[in-house]
Amino acid sequence: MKKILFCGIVLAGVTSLMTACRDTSGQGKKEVRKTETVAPDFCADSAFAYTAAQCEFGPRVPNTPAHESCGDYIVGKFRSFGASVMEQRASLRAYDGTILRARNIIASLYPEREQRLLLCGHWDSRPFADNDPDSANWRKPVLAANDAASDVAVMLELARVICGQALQNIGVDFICFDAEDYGRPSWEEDPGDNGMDWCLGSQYWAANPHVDGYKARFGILMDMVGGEGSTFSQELVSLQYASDVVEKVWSAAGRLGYGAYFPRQQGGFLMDDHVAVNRTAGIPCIDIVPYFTDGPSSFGPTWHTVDDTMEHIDVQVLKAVGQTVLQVIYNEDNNG
Ligand code: AHN
Ligand code: ZN
Repeated sequence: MKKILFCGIVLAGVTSLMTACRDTSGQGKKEVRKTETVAPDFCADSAFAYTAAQCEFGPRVPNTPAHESCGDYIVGKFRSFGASVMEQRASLRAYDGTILRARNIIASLYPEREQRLLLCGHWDSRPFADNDPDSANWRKPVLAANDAASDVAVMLELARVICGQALQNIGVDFICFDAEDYGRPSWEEDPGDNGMDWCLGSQYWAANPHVDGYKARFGILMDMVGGEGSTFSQELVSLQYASDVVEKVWSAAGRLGYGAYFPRQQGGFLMDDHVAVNRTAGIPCIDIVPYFTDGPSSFGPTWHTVDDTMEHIDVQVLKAVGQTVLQVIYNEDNNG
């Protein structure tokens, strides 16, 4: 089921969103109007195409040729948008002792600016579809259209748009973490290591940032941001470490008309790439991650199954997330 959106041309800086706050104290009708510069258009069809392009390599499981080629594709795309790209290559030990030749890809816009935002997601595919309803599929790799080609695709589209409409004040770093999804398969017993076998690339980066003493105002992690039927509740680690960032994102979504995708409800507590960014790197970072209240997984019906394919990517979900995050970026830029 493909859904196509047409991308309009938006004259950014000319249009503005109005937020009207009525004085309900009974003291007359004082109206306070705040204007918000509208961000340029996030082209969700473009993000959809970047998602498909990654899937065309096949599953991007570390130590495979598809992983290496797709990494080159991501680096090339960011460079084509004028980003300075550096790679962090590391040998990381997986839960079973496998040494993963991992590659964190870091793309920076305006690298010289001190005030920065961090956008992140993972780019690797899970080697096992261990949540598939059919156990015959458990040892097959996940194509990972949603988990995580969609995350990288939204970051690429954000970079493409920003390169066409300059930011005035802040710099942006996009980090594509590797080796997020090589965690212990669910058919094995959990040794009780608090999920430390997941998110290896972000743990490595947080302990070895690409720039000494790296800081950003805040971070936004996107994890599975294109799945049909997704809504994004407020994840609990995010609320614990960065509730003000949660507020910025959810209120921007509401003002843009995407409130239905961003309900003001609490989600689960998640061991994801934002944990190391918060705890180790000390950068307040939220996670935009789906929260399904029914079905086989809170991450949605295709999570870690062989059905995590382009068929279940919804361009409207990519739009809601991408446009919201873009608005937050331009709001920060206007805040000096
Ligand atoms: C755990 O399942 C421990 N964390 C979820 C992180 C994840 C996996 N995100 C996508 N795939
Ligand atoms: Zn996953």
